[in-house]
Amino acid sequence: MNKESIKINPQIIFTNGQLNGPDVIHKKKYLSQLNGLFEDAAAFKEMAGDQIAYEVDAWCPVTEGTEGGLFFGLTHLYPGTVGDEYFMTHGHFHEMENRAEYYWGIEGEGMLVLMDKEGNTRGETMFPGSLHYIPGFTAHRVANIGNGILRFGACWPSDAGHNYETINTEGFSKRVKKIDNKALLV
Ligand code: PAN
Ligand code: ZN
Repeated sequence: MNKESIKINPQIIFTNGQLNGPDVIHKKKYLSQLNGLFEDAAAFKEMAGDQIAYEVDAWCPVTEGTEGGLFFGLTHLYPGTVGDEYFMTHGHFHEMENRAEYYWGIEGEGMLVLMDKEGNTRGETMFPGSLHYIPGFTAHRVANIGNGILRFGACWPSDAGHNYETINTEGFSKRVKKIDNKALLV
């Protein structure tokens, strides 16, 4: 085997749940970028918008939009609340609506919020090792319901795309809130 045919693959660091490698992209989502998504706008305004809500490490081995390929990501969602609502990812439907996805819990405690096209919302608890199948036509968002960081993995089709707009305008029909120190989907 010649040198050119040996590739350096990304590496999952099991001790801190990060993904490293020359082809891995790292994205930061600041709290300010989640403006309008939390119910308590007054509490949101009081918070430092330059704090990081979550980070995503992603490996996209094929061009975005390629049919038949797969993307891989690790999300690191920080703990906290805006009012009584837990920190959460933006959430989205896939642009190519029928595209499904896997999520799995790595560290911490979470709630995966799933909403179908009729606006029916349900939750699945995430914990280290929990595995979640997100069917097509289903919006998905994750809330960190623990006291520490929440890390989870994701694998989705490279032609899925992300539709954030519908969530910006219509949101999810239920929110994950801290009520009497318990996480409830209300
Ligand atoms: C995930 C998400 C990631 C961040 O990789 O993109 O957890 O969440 P938002 O995209 O909603 O900000 C995924 O679902 N990809 O399709
Ligand atoms: Zn997705």
